[in-house]
Amino acid sequence: MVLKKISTFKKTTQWRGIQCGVRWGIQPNDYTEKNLLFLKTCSYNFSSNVLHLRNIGISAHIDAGKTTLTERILYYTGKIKSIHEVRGSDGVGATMDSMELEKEKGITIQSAATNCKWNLNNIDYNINIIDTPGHVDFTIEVERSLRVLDSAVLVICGVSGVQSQTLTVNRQMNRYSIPRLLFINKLDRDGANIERTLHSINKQLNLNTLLLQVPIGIEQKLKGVYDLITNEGYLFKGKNGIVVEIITDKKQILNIDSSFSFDMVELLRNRLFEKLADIDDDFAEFYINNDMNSITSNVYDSIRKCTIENKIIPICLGSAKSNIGVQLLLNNVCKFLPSPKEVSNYGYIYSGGSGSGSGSGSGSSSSSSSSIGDYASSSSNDSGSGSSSTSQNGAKKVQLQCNSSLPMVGFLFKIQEDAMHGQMSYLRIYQGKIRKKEMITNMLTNKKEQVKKIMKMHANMAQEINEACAGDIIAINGLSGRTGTTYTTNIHTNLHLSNIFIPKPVISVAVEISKKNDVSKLTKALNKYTKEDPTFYVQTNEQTKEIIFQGIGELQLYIYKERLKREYNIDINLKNPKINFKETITKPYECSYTYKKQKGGAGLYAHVHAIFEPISENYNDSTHCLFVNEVVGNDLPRNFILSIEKSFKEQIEKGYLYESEIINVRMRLISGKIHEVDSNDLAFKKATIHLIKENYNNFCPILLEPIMLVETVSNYEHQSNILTSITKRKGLVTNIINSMNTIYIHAEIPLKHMFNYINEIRAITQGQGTYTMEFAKYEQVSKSDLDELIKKKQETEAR
Ligand SMILES: Nc1nc2c(ncn2[C@@H]2O[C@H](COP(=O)(O)OP(=O)(O)OP(=O)(O)O)[C@@H](O)[C@H]2O)c(=O)[nH]1
Ligand SMILES: [Mg+2]
Repeated sequence: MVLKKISTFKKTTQWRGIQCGVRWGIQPNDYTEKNLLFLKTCSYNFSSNVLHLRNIGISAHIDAGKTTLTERILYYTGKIKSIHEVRGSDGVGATMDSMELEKEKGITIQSAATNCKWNLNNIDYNINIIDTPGHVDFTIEVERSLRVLDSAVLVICGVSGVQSQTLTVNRQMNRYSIPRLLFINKLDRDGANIERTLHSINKQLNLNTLLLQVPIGIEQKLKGVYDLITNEGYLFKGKNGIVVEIITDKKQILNIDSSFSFDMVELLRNRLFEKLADIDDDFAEFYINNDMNSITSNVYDSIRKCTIENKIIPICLGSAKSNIGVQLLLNNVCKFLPSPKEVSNYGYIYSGGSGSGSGSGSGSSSSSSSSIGDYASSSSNDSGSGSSSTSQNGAKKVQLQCNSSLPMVGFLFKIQEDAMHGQMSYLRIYQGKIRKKEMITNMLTNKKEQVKKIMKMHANMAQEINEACAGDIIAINGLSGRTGTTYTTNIHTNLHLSNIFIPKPVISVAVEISKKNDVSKLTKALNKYTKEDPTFYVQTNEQTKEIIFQGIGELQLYIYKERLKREYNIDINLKNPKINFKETITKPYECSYTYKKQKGGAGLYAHVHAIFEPISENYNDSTHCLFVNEVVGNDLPRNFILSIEKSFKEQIEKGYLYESEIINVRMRLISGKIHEVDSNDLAFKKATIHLIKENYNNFCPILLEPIMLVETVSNYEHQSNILTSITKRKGLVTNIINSMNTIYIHAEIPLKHMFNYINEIRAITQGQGTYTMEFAKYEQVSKSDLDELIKKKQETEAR
């Protein structure tokens, strides 16, 4: 029997844990503080080598165990002294769910950043971690985190397998080409099944996975994991699984788990190497010529290379709550996931005008794109990766270099306001360095802003540091830019990084304030929330003067109601949830309009001639509108063309079918006529308004409604009642999965039929069932439904 205890194991890996104490003097009591805590300024020991830095996101379906896993990571790395569970009986709650509401509800609402160190093979790795929420209503938190992270851990529940949000998160990771590890969690739970989970991963995620481990025991008998590469078993013993025991003795493993199959291990191990050899030619050569019983670094090098190139996704196993497998996951994060230097990041240089083409919003003009020399000359000193530039959408694409001695380029991806310390702007530094008190340029306003404080975040706690280097993720106090702003120093071109994908709101509710005196307090609070959350919009209805909240889902809007109560003591009611319908046109139409008012006094004259047409045949492809100037010659002065464009953009905010925003429309301005005296901006604006209004029916407009992708989860016995409820709500069932007596029903249901569905599901399933939903697409509202909607609207307005 070979039994190596922790002392032997330490030769190669130093397992950090409670004995390491708490870094930076953070005490458990700190968690009870509401505001951000600032710890004493000290020199932050950024990794001596950026190659040993990992920026990872932890993402998954709701409740898969992301926050629990992060809590274990913080514990084993010595960042926290004791473990607290999500909704644990001690009432403290997990570190990363620091908001009072998160602790109370047991769900993550905001993404939270932290950092820790892990020692592997005598190298200290710095790991920046962002724990993201699973609920789709907070999907912007996943989106913005993945936009700036180099890699991720996708957590999958070992009982439920791939779930609806697993698919969404996987899609989001694909969008940013994020190298990732999968962690199959909850293998300690009744019903956990590794084969079934792997099957659902292979069937639904379309990833080329590489299974690295098999479990030792399962469900309540889960004791550890067996590493297919090293051919060793790992048990997690001592307080909170801090002691890692390696076993190579087959008999001992069989004593622990009598159903453990070494034949299966042999088969899976061969499969692992063969899969790797199929992808990596260098490894194939090594595999053919070597005995795989003596493993060398070639295997790890190959897995690392293929993972970073997104050719394979390694799979690790365990149970965060039962403290199994987390230390091995940490090893694999360091071993296989990329450092910031190994990931390509790009900026776009716009030749004058705005950087809005990058999705960065309106930008200001700057010098020409030829001053790219900033990058080219400096980057030639950098041995990491060469700078390349290609032309794309009129902007020059330049590769950023993860090198601290170059001009600084950073991206603001998250804003959090704190009562005590003001606005904290989270920045990912792609190249260069930021120092405290330095002036950095906001590329949207072209103004310099001072870096008042730089902080490393640990959930709601902040450690002030004096400078931060390329590759790092930090929070800065003193910046005014909004989410998606690029900041630079010593860059003399109009450079922007591509923006975050922000989903459009699909639901709106009217807000009723209990106390009229709260209005100014409410304005302040809503300013803060809308600045922090780009998917939360607040508007005032011009006719009714009602305040309207718009967002991604009912839960998101409900959370803001709750936060107003807790953080500002403002009571509001949310009433009449409304759907964000859209309008689009289906036929091209050429038309003209002459606006004339020439009786007595100063006259008005404008003639506008244009073609209106759909941008795309599929309205789901194009949710914006375009104005194209096709006027030949100089008949129409530039300022009048701008008035027509401005008026068109105002008109598309409200269509003439149902007063909904118009999407997927292009206006091609063909010509116009002016009167020497009577033509002005107002006349051209009015002509454009009438042109659209009076011809709108000729464009054959249709009303579009959001269709949601709904997943219900319940016991098998409730299946038929749930199917009836879906039919009643005019839903279309797309898939039914039966897994160990649990039924997952996927359906597409119009959002207008989804209100209060949670109450119906609870009633049908005696409180045990649940559902999640996310926006799927827009679909045309039928003629009869449209007539009914218009009738109801007219009745409401008449009241
Ligand atoms: N049995 C078991 N329960 C777990 C495990 N990991 C997490 N849980 C439990 O699952 C529930 C959800 O855990 P969280 O860590 O909050 O999950 P999450 O993915 O962060 O949830 P959201 O952020 O709200 O999407 C909690 O009750 C945890 O105690 C595990 O490995 N085994
Ligand atoms: Mg969580």
